[in-house]
Amino acid sequence: SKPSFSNANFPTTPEGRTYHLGTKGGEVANRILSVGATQRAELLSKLLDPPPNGGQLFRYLSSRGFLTVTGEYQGTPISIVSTQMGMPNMDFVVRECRAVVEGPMAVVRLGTCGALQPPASLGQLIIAHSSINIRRNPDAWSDLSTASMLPAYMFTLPVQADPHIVRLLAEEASSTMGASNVISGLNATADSFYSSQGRVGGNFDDRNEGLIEEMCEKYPDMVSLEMETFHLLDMARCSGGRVRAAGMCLALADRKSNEMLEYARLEQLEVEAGLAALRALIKTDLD
Ligand code: DUR
Repeated sequence: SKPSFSNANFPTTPEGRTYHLGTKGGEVANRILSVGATQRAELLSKLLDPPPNGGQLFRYLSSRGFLTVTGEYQGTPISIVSTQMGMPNMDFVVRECRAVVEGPMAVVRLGTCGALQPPASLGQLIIAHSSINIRRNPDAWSDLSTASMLPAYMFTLPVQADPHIVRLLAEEASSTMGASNVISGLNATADSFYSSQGRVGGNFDDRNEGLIEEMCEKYPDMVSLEMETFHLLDMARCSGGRVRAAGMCLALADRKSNEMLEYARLEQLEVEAGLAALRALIKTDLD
């Protein structure tokens, strides 16, 4: 039967389970690896230490499809949380994990992205030293006469990732994947996989034909396009120092050639990048 929730401001069950992730105090570690796909969470959970006495890792799959797996990596507690896609889902993960964890937190996102421009290329791991948000501006489509003046897409100022975690990720990823397969740069988090990432098609009036070019011109350092990192870094910025965060992603789409990475190659890269994330997380100083 469905549990009942109280307090519409921040709904929890009587035992303290959150509304979307469904976890409660004691079930989530201070160090969190946020991954997009549930399958990736399952895959990377195999890298955690085998639980003592033949036991099982803690697992909770919420009714909304968020999977939390908690265990240890080399003796340090870690949770792997499947975050699904987009900023609202990242919002659930950061806020609901923050609500059930005591003390300082470190969150690393390992996702996938499009490679925007050189030096980014297919199959690389791209670490975001900072991120901007690109969103479609619906007012530009308004019938009001002033709307034609408005830009169809809006770019925010950058937000920085935690420099300590970024450095650890770069070191660890260079060792698991080879330094030539790891770059860092400015990320862009979009509010759509399609319109605000410059994908064109005939079904909607997206006015985004020049968007990729505009991004490259305005931000020569912009390398990756995805849908979550900016919000993670923005939440960390607003956490009063209680959440430190960084994001990185595997480039599986090339936005110049429109080539895509073969799926078979992705799994190996996910393991190498996941290992780097776990190693960086346990080395992250939380005090
Ligand atoms: N993603 C993108 N754009 C790409 C490749 C991957 O947004 O070109 C990421 C972010 C999102 C999911 O979670 O993958 C969308 O397929």
